[in-house]
Amino acid sequence: MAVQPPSSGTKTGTETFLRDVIDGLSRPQKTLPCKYLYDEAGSQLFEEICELKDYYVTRTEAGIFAHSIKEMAEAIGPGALIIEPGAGNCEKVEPLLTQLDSPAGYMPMDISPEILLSARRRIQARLPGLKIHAGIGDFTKEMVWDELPALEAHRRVIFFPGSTIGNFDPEQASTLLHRFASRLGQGDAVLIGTDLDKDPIVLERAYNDSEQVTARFNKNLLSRINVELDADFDLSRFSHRSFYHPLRRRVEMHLVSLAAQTVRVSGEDFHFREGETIHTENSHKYTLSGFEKLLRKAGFSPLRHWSDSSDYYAIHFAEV
Ligand code: AVI
Repeated sequence: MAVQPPSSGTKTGTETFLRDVIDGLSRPQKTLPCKYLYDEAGSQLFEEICELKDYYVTRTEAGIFAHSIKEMAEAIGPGALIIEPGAGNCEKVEPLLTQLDSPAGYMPMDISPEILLSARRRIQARLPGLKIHAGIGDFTKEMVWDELPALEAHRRVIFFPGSTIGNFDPEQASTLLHRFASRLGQGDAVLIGTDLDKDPIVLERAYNDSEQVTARFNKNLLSRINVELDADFDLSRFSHRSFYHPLRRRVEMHLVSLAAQTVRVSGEDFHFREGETIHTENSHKYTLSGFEKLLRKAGFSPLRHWSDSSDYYAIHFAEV
């Protein structure tokens, strides 16, 4: 297994985190990058979100995979190498790997070597002949992709489920798709999940769940900053707010300051007005044609998609 330096949990990881937090809190609209929502506690809370009745995203995508996995494997064809950026515990890819005709291998990428190692053990026990080559690192950085040319395959397919692309702004999503295309060759492909635009009531319920798990997920970011960056956020003086922005077709997640207050982060003071927010996440919702346009712009030809009966979610298959 190839090991590359992880991009968080190290001295440089903490320095980058501090720089991003100071930079984000210094802007007129205070903001924090959503990738920092996922420390150990945040990842655990996100898993709880995925099980919630109000959060339809994970359940709907799983239903589409369960229904159409054979068709997806057929569309991919024999001898494919599956590459999964941000693979985490690699659970979503397993049914696909078991359906594929003689896969050339699987390359999961993640910043956590521990999660990848245990996922690798699990998958290898189920599919002993499968070649697994883990890339440890941040898939939004170039480095982790550098080993790809050495991996032989009839076809390479980037598997990017979970509507992760929705957490990138359209411009960043376009850059990421371009990067995917530039790392692939003619005939290679992506299989990518997107949450579709829908009734704002359904969307707002999903991101303001009745059990308040999303609120805890959002506020955990402040706890993380307190612990890792020597800050003094008082969590009782911030509340969670998520709302759908129809023009931008996205759900925005914010933390609202409940009073005028000053917060200290690593010796630096940040002032908040009552009602001022920290913008912590965007979750973009696409139309089918809107996402296909984005794919085309990045150099892919959309070949087909699979969706659920309510058209809540789509999994797109597109070729370079
Ligand atoms: C990971 N990502 C696709 C989730 C989403 O729906 O945007 C993150 C999330 N944020 C709040 N709830 C779920």
